[in-house]
Amino acid sequence: MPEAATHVGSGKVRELYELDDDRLLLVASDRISTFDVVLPTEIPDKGRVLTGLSAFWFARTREIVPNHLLALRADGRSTECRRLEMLPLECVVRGYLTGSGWKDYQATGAVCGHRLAEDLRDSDKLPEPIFTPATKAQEGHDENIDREQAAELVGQERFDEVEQVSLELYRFASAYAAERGILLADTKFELGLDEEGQLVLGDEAFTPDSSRFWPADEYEPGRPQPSFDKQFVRDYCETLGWDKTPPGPELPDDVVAGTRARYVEAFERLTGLDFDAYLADPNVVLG
Ligand code: PZK
Repeated sequence: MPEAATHVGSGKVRELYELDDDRLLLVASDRISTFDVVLPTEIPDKGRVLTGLSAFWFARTREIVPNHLLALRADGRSTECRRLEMLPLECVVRGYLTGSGWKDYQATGAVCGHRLAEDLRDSDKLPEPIFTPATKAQEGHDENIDREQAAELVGQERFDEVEQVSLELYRFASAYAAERGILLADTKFELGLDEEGQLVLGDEAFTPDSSRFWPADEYEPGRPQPSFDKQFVRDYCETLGWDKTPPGPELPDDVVAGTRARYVEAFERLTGLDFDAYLADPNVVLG
């Protein structure tokens, strides 16, 4: 960073700094996690791919909801953003039945209070996307909650607004991605309020770390789907007999190269841009 900035938070693979009273700097590293463990080997440019994708979507969804993006830095991995008062809610939308949604459905026949047909399989497409909020866990996993619990956290009116905005964002991006051969199985947003109490999209949007990306040409419900970006890493880890507790294994060069290529491919398919053009000038994604 050129100027002094105070570190205010760490995610598994990102760092957050304070620039001044109104602005934060979100920096995406090249770290990768699998089975919830951050690995010791980085994927070159992963942070740039995620930052570029997020900015691409922010630029294209501002008519649905304003967002926190103020500027992309020349390094391609740092976003200057408006400081918001974040809602105490993970805003999840699911178009397909997988992950914790599939687990909850198998146990109860419902996901976050949405009762579903009785005969659904792993990874089935849902008849309509559903809003499935979760609490923000300080550590460990977020916990799925129903709409009544979510409405208690943010108020009924705000809940209704957040649900409508989240569904609209998901419908827009999933239709766009599907035309480009990528299924967005589900996605997670973090929304906040600006100084006027207006709803604003924060964090990252429609990146492979905040959404499940599936290759459309390999989609086959009834089984878990391969991940567009992380499948090489998962498959390699499964060959090791690693127990999925820290520390994670180092990745060999061919797994690193194959995984980097998949991230770059996702970027290029979704944005229609050359990744090299992004590296030369990140602002190309704002189009
Ligand atoms: C905010 N996080 C998550 C934690 C990270 C990211 N615009 C904003 N205003 C206020 N707070 C946040 C944001 C955003 N985005 C995001 N926590 C607070 C987080 C740790 C590291 F990179």
